[in-house]
Amino acid sequence: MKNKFTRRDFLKIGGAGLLTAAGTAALSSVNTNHNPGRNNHLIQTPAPMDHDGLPGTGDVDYERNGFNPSDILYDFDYGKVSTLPNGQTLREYEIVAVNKTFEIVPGIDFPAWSYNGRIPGPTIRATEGDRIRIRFINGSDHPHSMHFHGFHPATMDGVPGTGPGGMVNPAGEFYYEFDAEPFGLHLYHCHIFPLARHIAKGLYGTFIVDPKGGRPPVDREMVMVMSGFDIDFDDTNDFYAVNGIPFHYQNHPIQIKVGETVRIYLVNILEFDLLNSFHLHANFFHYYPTGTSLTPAEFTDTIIQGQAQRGILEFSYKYPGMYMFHAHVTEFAELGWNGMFEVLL
Ligand SMILES: [Cu+2]
Repeated sequence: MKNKFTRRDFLKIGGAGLLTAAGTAALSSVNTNHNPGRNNHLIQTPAPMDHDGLPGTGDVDYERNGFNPSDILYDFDYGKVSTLPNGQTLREYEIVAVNKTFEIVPGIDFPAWSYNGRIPGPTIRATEGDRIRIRFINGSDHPHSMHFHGFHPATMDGVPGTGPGGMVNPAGEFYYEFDAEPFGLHLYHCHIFPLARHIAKGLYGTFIVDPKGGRPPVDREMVMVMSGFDIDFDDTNDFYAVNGIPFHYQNHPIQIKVGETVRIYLVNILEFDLLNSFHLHANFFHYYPTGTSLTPAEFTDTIIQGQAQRGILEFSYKYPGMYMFHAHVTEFAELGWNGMFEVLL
């Protein structure tokens, strides 16, 4: 039987120290004396704990990865801005699909496909009615595309069978051009088949369309993209992450201040599991599904999202301290989708 690395193996192996020391070599010698398949994700042994009793691992090599989730939180890309003869704002981007290996947890490398060498890809941000022009270059060795959610002509849909933008071959390029609408929180991803594999390998990102005049001001805005990693390619996730690296915001809490108003653009692009979720501790948030209304639909502390669902959360903290946020699919939390807000006075 083929050796497969499963979530249970990770839990058996234990903490980050062993993974760091032994590296990926250890994984090939892991005893996989069990039935492969969906049941592998049942956790029968306690998750590895860090010194505070939290599940998790140590740090990855951010320099080698070339991106850091703490930066991605606040990295909104407004493009190269100019004005068209008709007065419309033009935002130009260059996005390159590249094969790149990322260390996702200490000692475990994932051979990803990425937009611009990061997972998620750039957070493209515009105002409703702006013209978006994206020069997409395929620097990878597989055909890829960019499929945006939102309104646009079929030829700009990035789906095979819709013209040259539907499938861009290696070394090829294509200009995707369309008006940013409707306002809301959207996403983009590769749409080449097998689709689940192209997405799960890392080809996705956030597309924010602000309403004309903007949303009501807040003190701090951030982007969170929820996804997973199937490191042995058995169509089951082994790790879960926000902005690319499992456990990142547990190892590096997000600092905010008491009373500060926070807005999170939350996107779910998780493959192989039907649902993802977000739960905020000791607090509630206003929730705007898809961000297409300025009136919140809900005031809650937990939401669920299917794949490609997304929404905007708004909240502030009354008291200082450390507050957890995580998937309330709690199995995901123990496999990486767990973070902390450090609320300062
Ligand atoms: Cu692709």
